[in-house]
Amino acid sequence: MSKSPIDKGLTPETLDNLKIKTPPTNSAGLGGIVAATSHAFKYIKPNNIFKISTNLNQKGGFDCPGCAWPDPDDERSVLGEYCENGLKAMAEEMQNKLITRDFFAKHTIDDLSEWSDFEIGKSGRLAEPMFLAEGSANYEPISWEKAFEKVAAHLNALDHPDEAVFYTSGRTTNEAAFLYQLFVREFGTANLPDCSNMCHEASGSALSETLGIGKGSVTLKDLYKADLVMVVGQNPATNHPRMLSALEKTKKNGGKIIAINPLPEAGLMKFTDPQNPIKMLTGGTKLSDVFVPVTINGDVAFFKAILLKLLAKEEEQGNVFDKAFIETYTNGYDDFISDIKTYNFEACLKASGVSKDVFDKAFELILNNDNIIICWAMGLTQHENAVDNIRELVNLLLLKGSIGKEGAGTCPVRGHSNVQGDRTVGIWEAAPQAFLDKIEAKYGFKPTVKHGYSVIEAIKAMYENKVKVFFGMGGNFISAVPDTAYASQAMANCNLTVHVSTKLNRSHLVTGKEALIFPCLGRAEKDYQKTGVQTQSVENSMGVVSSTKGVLEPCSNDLISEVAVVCGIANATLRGRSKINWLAYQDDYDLVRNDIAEVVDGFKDYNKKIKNPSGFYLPNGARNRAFKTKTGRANFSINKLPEWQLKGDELIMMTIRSHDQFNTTIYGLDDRYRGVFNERRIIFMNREDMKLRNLKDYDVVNLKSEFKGVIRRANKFKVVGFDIPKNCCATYFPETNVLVPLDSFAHTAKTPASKSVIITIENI
Ligand SMILES: Nc1nc2c(c(=O)[nH]1)N[C@H]1C(S)=C(S)[C@@H](COP(=O)(O)OP(=O)(O)OC[C@H]3O[C@@H](n4cnc5c(=O)[nH]c(N)nc54)[C@H](O)[C@@H]3O)O[C@H]1N2
Ligand SMILES: Nc1nc2c(c(=O)[nH]1)N[C@H]1C(S)=C(S)[C@@H](COP(=O)(O)OP(=O)(O)OC[C@H]3O[C@@H](n4cnc5c(=O)[nH]c(N)nc54)[C@H](O)[C@@H]3O)O[C@H]1N2
Ligand code: SF4
Ligand SMILES: [Mo]
Repeated sequence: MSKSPIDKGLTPETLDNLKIKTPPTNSAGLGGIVAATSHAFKYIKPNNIFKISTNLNQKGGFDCPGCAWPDPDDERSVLGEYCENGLKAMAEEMQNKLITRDFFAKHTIDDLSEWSDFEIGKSGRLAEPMFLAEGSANYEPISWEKAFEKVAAHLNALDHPDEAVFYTSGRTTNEAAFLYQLFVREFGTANLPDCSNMCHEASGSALSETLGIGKGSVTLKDLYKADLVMVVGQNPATNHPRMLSALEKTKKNGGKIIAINPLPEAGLMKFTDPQNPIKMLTGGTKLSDVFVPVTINGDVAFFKAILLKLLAKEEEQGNVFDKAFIETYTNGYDDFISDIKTYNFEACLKASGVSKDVFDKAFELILNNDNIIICWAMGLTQHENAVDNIRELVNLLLLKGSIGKEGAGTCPVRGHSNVQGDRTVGIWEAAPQAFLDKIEAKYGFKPTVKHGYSVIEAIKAMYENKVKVFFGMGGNFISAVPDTAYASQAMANCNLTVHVSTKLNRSHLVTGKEALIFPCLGRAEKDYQKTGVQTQSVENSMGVVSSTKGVLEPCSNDLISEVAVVCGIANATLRGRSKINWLAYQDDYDLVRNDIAEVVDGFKDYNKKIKNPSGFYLPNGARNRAFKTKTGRANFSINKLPEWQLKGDELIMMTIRSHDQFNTTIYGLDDRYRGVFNERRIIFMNREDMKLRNLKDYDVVNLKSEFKGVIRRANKFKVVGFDIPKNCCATYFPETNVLVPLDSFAHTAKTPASKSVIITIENI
């Protein structure tokens, strides 16, 4: 009997050979080099390794498909401008195995869904378009032309364009993303959910409201020059490894670092740059001056405690706040101060879980430094009060005048390599009217002004049969989204699900009645078109747009680019209805950039500027103290303390990344920096919490979450005692996404609250 969609969506329970070791206190160094090179040699064709390592992140080469950390503007290291995880990303993308039609003939969908995500990912690169007919157990080959016609037939049969959803993951280049949203808007909907909805959406909401731009304000050079960098809710050693080289420079220039995190992540403590042979011999650089082990979701409480003390000092000394800045540039100061005064310092400190001693050390640094940068990632954005987290840290920067000057400002560290660029060029279910007006002026059709579905809304609409076609430009929707069981049923309710992908993943197994897999070129591969090998472009976390051009031969002749996929579908679907010559773009990507230059602010002379080997900076108001908010000033905000409370034996759980994964792609089964090997179904627990429950390392437990009366379960996880605050625990995503309630999300931004899932543990 065929498996239910829910069973296909779940990661199978495998408990093999867990090994727990003492976590290291230093990151990178020789261990990083060994791990990266052995990984590369295991999966990449040897003759490709040299080409990859000499072109990755080099000027004129291709952009790392890993995270969105920027490359230096000036000289790039000849020893390699990449990190262990960049090389692992390449090993994954350029692995030397292909998934051909024989693979799909041999393995049914039901069989494949028994495989772990690790096994699925390691089966190779997708090599040709595949189609799953209704009721069929196996995917079969299909030509590109027929595949486009199939999508067009489904889209054109809908009662309304809003019955289709077009998801984007953040690897899609500016050129492909711009065309994709243009097609979707001309087709007639704004249903453009993207991975940003689950990621930094809360940062975008908070920063737009307070500072007038949904992006960070700092550049790499600012980081080098800061007096104080606060790294909050972020694990850079794993997720943005080259950020550690930048932090090392901060330290070298005399700057201080505070890390705020429930976990003493290895990279936040000490770092040995693998690109620095001398440091390799002499040991690493101590990074954090103060480590603040905040309780999960204790950040607003911690920041409020800091704000209260700063205010007390200001009242005492009169020289703590930057009053000239506040007077000239901000709005809402008096209301903000009156509100802060209603809070009690002791209560805030208690709620933050931080000791007075550690608090005092962090406070001293904040008090005595004026050029402050705050960096953050998912530890702040994936809570119901995520927007408050970020607004509160902006309040702190505003009081200190730490924005729009050298060595100071906001630094939301973005995830996917082009997630920021995708949003800039129009992947947005709630795009601003000014952008839509420009589309109308340029192309002569009127894009819908109605906001489309974000990720959570899209899942609900699919579940409720309001959506019949799901189209995914990259990503692994089913494994990335919350509430796996509900989302699986949502996918199964669709008539057609389509995924443009480089690799096989679980979203190809949890399908609508019919399904298509469109295999596409990866970043490192040459994109041959009529006018030659095409250059594309991406925007990094600091708003620098630069070119990326593949250097390797495509791993299969049947792969096409994401641009070609969009042009093919647009051409097949819109036919005579379209005002746009879609196929022309595919021949020459300069034409796409010419259009972007006309429609998107900051891209004037795009084709010219993209030839600059270091790329070019997009305009950024906050960087220049030009705050484009509703009030025309930087806004203080009033934020409440979050109200969550644990009852009985409940724990608060964060779902985090191991060192051996890129989101839902599992590179390996180790988490070296946390001392965990050969297993992913584990739960990190405080040892006192374990004792209370009669648990010891390696015990197997079931996890249960209850939210608004709905019970969700994830079975069989091994316990690992860890240095994590009491009442807190951590598991890996995506194995525990089944526990994340769909209705628990950030106010305003709708980011799923996947870092504050309330669970109980069942001993078995
Ligand atoms: N190698 C690799 N690189 C990646 C990725 C990957 O999976 N692998 N993913 C990419 C993507 S899309 C993204 S968005 C980024 C993610 O980058 P990160 O945000 O660094 O990733 P997470 O593992 O989610 O880690 C969140 C960190 O926040 C801490 N944390 C959790 N809850 C709280 C809290 O309430 N308060 C505070 N202060 N800290 C908290 C956790 O202990 C952890 O250190 O990385 C990008 N880069
Ligand atoms: N519980 C929990 N859930 C989370 C998170 C969390 O911290 N906890 N983090 C959230 C975050 S921050 C994010 S960004 C999302 C990530 O959500 P997604 O972006 O949807 O997921 P990824 O795992 O990055 O997608 C991987 C797939 O992308 C495809 N791919 C890779 N490269 C390319 C390419 O160049 N082109 C195309 N077309 N396809 C490609 C491959 O087929 C691969 O299987 O997950 C979110 N989900
Ligand atoms: S820091 Fe990020 S972008 Fe840079 S090489 Fe590593 S994974 Fe790639
Ligand atoms: Mo992300």
